[in-house]
Amino acid sequence: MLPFVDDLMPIGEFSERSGLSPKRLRSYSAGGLLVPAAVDSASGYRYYSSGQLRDAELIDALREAGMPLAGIGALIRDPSREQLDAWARRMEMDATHRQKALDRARRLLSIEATSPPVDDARAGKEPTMRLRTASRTDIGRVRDNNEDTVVSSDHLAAVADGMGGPPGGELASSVATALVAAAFTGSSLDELQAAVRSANRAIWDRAGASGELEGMGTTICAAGLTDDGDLVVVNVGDSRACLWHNGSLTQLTDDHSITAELVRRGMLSAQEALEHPHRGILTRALGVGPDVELDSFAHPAVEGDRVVVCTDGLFNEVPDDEMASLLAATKDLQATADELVELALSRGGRDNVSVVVAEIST
Ligand SMILES: [Mn+2]
Repeated sequence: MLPFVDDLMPIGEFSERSGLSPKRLRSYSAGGLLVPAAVDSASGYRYYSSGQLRDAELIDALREAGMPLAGIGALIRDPSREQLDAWARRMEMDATHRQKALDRARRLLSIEATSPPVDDARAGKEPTMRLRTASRTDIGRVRDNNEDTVVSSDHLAAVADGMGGPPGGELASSVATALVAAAFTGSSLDELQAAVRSANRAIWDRAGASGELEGMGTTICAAGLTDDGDLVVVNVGDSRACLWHNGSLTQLTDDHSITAELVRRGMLSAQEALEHPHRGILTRALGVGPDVELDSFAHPAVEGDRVVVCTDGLFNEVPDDEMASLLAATKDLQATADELVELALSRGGRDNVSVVVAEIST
């Protein structure tokens, strides 16, 4: 692709706009990672194009994540989720390895840590409740890619339903679940809200930095369990959290869609909403603006209660009463998640289908 002449900028200006020093840019150029778009044959001056700003930012992010330059080159030529996942596992292993080495050094020196390591932060407290979770996500029967992501741990159950087409939809959705999972440690509703807000900001910034990703966004529905024993929920968009308590299923969150709003105002029946031409239009999503309005609440967690967090690909195919019968009939969490998804697929699977089933337990 030939850059337009008025799109070119000298290294100093590119350095300023990308936030990378000329020295670092030269090293990327020497390594073949980010080669200037043009060179003045008379003066030898190097010029970069504005389209290279995203690459510069990407290279820098991967470098800060500790990836060697050779690995970055391979990833830029052929970006894949597998490579990023592999690197994430490697980072985790490295961190564990370093932590163990440091612990060994501490024992040899007989110098204890001033503050307990993060993993032991809860050790001093009374044993609290936790979530037992199972999840399943499926591309469905019609779509070409899965823009849903799920995340679950002993204190978080969340789904995100990306939009904007490839590659933005998948990226927005996976950034949202990954950032919320990383930022929410189970301390409070405030923490979960902050996690979702920062995910919104990250997606918004990312979408604006690249033409290819413009228009990407995602829903997020996250249910967390705090150390104080509260069930905390934050929702943006039309994914859903439902509570299974004493044998009945209640929808905890409001969908942020045009049709859901019309149903709430009594202008449309739930059945009509399923076939409405505007059923896919959201009134809120992450990544659409620099700030986002959240729905959030907390209430005391009850042992034995279950929370079902799912994307619209599930509840548009499987009515609430069938979901409730399945929950009543099935004790095993993974079997519940699998059967819910299978049911949605058997009804047509017209969208990606994702669910996390979480049980509050001690
Ligand atoms: Mn969907």
